[in-house]
Amino acid sequence: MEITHIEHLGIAVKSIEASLPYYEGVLGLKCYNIEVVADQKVKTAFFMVGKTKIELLEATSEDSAIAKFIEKKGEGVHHIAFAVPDLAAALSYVEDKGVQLIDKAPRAGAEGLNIAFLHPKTTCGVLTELCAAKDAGKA
Ligand code: CMX
Repeated sequence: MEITHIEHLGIAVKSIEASLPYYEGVLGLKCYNIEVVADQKVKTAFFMVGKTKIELLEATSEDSAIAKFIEKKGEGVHHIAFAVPDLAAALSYVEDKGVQLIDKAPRAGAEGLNIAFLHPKTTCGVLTELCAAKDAGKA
């Protein structure tokens, strides 16, 4: 298993707009992309911190995973995303090691990446995302 870097940290917020004064005004980060991921029922906002991104996640629907998370735990760190060179191979590898896949196969995520989530019950309590560039792993 090869992880090249932490691609992003996902942070659940009630409102992206209400969070910007902290992330931009206090931390001095610049939001460079706001994107809705319709199938995940989230609006995302991205900030670059070195090679790693911060992804703010706002629910767009009451039945969104983010709405459920905030209702239960409040705002805060929601997941960690590791970049891998070959997502399909990484999924097959972790599944063989006993990790439960939420996404059985790579699917399209924000920022033009292919992504897949691993269940937190099998990843030491941390919701984990693996991601790779869409053309990664191809010859
Ligand atoms: N981190 C760690 N544990 C989490 C968690 C999180 N983000 N979200 C839920 N859990 C835990 C809960 O605390 C709960 O534990 P207990 O049984 O001990 O109470 C358990 O997982 C089940 O949680 P739940 O509230 O019943 O929620 P669900 O089972 O409905 O869903 C999860 C949990 C992780 C499977 C679901 O949120 C999921 O499939 N997530 C992947 C997709 C996603 O998060 N999309 C939003 C972001 C999209 C993007 O970044 O583009």
